[in-house]
Order: sequence, then structure tokens, then C-alpha cells
Amino acid sequence: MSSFIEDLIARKVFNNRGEETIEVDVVTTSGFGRASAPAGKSRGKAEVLPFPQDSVDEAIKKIEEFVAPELAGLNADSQEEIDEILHELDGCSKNFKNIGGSAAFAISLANAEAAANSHGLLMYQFLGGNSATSLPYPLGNCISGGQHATGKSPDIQEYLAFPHGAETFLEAVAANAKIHKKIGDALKEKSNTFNGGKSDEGAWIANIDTIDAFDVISKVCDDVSNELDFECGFGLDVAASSLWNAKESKYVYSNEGVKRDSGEQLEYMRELIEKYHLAYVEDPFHEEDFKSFAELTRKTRNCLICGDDLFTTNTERLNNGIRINAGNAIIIKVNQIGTLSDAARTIETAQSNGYIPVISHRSGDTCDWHIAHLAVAYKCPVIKTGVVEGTRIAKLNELIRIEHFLGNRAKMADLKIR
Ligand code: 2PG
Ligand code: MG
Repeated sequence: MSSFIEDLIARKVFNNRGEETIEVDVVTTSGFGRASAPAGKSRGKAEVLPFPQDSVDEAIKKIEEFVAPELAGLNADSQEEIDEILHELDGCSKNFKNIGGSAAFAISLANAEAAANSHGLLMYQFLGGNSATSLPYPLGNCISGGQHATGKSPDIQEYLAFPHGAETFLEAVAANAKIHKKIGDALKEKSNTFNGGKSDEGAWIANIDTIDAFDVISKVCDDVSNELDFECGFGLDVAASSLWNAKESKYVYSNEGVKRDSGEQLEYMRELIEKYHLAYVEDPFHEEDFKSFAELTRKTRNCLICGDDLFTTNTERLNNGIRINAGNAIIIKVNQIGTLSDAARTIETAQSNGYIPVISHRSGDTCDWHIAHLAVAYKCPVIKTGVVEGTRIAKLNELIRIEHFLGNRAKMADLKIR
């Protein structure tokens, strides 16, 4: 069944922060797809620009005036061609400054869904084929700090539960929910100012020290591992670009009251990985420090060292990292780069060079669940999203549906924590 694009409709909707964003419907001769763009708060400098002139209205106008007419009549199956046309219509700017990365994201993803739908397939089946049967391990944010929190919360942006011993996705999600709940109970006991507040990502916000937060999550993960009889580890998103003061050449930990130069930061990260057996550390250094990423990767074992702001889902930046073995994992956020084809190429480059692709939500998100399908279709062994909160649950529940749908063909991803 062919699937020619008949209509492309753009509208303004809202994300979980109540910020405006863009949603696109793609209507084909025999199918339909819909996607809405997420938004980051701690954004990498090399990310594409979300909206032209910072305006959702402007993006919608551009889609109506000159993107929709160009795409009408094209075959939705030709994802790469459509994504290429989006670049051309944008004037091939490096950062989607003319139509905006959010418009590119929404059109690209809605098109992929419409193509799948036109063939009577779910998106993961259409993009991944018969071999798309493995489920990712969920990295679930439990404690927020840094730019994602307020008050005297930890300097580190995310403390992430990582149940990498789970045998099914459902089991892994249940483990994360248990960990999240127990951390809430522990914070209540620890801090008399804790009032159950949560961040955009549904993680707890508490006035506790950076190190106390480690002790809380570490104890809870041990308890839950024993209770469930499989390994529930944890990891971090340090989001170190937010701590980096370029003038002083220091990482400023205001909660801890400490400043660290690059060498001290490296030592600190090594100590934390060893002491807490961290299975995952994202952005331990600022976004231009490829060298320290390489050094930490060389010096650690059994831990994913992941680049988010460092790579911004950009193949060129990833290749810079590959050349010196900076990190062994990469965050994949389609809206950092714009189109699905760009992100798919980055995933391929990562996989063929031994880097683990970690597909990820944004802190500002909608109930869009496409990343669940991308994780399975492109064999990403890890998905980073929250544990609770509607826009995170939308993605987790979609993966539970996929696992259910796959039945006895479903298996957990092959993930070796190195
Ligand atoms: C991150 C993300 C998602 P933001 O840093 O990894 O947790 O945050 O979307 O704010 O960039
Ligand atoms: Mg990050």
C-alpha cells in the first residue's frame, strides 16, 4: 500500500511545564501520524535551535506557507528524502534556524508514524523489521538537582535508578517505581523540610547534600535488589556544563560549597564510580572537554560513561569522541539534531564503534511516546526517562505494550556494563 502525503497540519500545544510547543499531524492516503516536540532545560550549546525567532507561531507559519506544500504528494515511506527536504527548506543551516528544530522533529516523527500506520504496522515494526524484539533497560530519574531543581538541592542534576539485572521490561519498571517510592519515604525521614515536591521529570526535590543523596539512593537500590533478587544499580547525570565556570576553569558545586578544577573533577568522578559502584555516568565533564571523557573512560570499568551535551546526537561531534575513545555511550535526543534520519545515522555510527546509544526524553516533554518505538526499532539497550509523571509514564507504558505485543519473542537488550 503506497502512502502519499495528503496533508500536514501544525498546531500549538503545551508541554508538561506549560510551555508552548509544536504538534504536527501527517495525513497520508492510507494512514495518519502525530508527533509533538519536547524541550530541554539544560541544553547543549551544539543543539539545533528549537524555534525560529523563539516563536512557535513563526514555526507554524513557515510549515503552512512553504513546508506543507513541498511535502504534499511525496511518499511517506521515503523518510530520508523527506528529512533531506526539511534541511533544504531550512536553507541547509547548521542548526535548523530557519524552520526550527522542533518543527523538523515533529514533521519527521509524525511522518514515520504515518508511514508505519499506512502499512498497518506499529512504528517499531516498520522502522526495525522482524529483528526488533529487544526491550531497553529503563534509567529512571529519582532525585533531581542542578538546573532541574530549586532550593538547596544536590548539585548533580539526576540520580537515576538502573535495574540492569531485570529479566523483563515490566519487572524493570516495577523495580524503578519501588525505588522511587522508597526514596520518597527515606527523604521524608532525612529532611524535615521535605514536602514531597517533584521536578518536571517527576523526580523528588529535597534540601539535602549532594553526598546524602548518594547514600539514600544507594541504600534503597541495595534493599530493592535484595528484595527482588536482581541487580538494581544506579547512575547519574552530572550535567557538568551547568556546573562549569569557564572564567575560573572550575566546576562550582554550590550545594557542597566546593570548587573543582578539571583534574579534581576527574578524581571525584572516579571516586564516586568506585564507592557507589555506579553503572552509568552522563556528562561528568563540560561539553568541550572530550579529553577528560577519554581519560575517565580509560580509567574506569563496568560503568557507562555517556555523552549528552558533549555529543548532542551529532555524528560529527560523536566522531570527534570516537577518535580518542571519549566515553562509551551516547545520549540520543532526536530534537538535539532535528530529524529522525540524522538521529538514526548517529545511532548507527555509535553502534558500529561500540558506543551504547541511550535514547532519552527531555525535561520538558509531552505525552508523545515515539522514543519507546525508536528504542526497540534501533536496538538502543537503554532508555532514559522518568519513573513517575504522565509524560514519562506515556513512554514506559508504550514499551510495556510493545513487550506484551511481542509475547515470547520479547527479550531484554544485550547490555554489558563495561
Ligand atoms: C538531560 C535532560 C533530560 P534537559 O540533561 O539529560 O533529563 O535534561 O532535557 O533539561 O536537557
Ligand atoms: Mg543530560
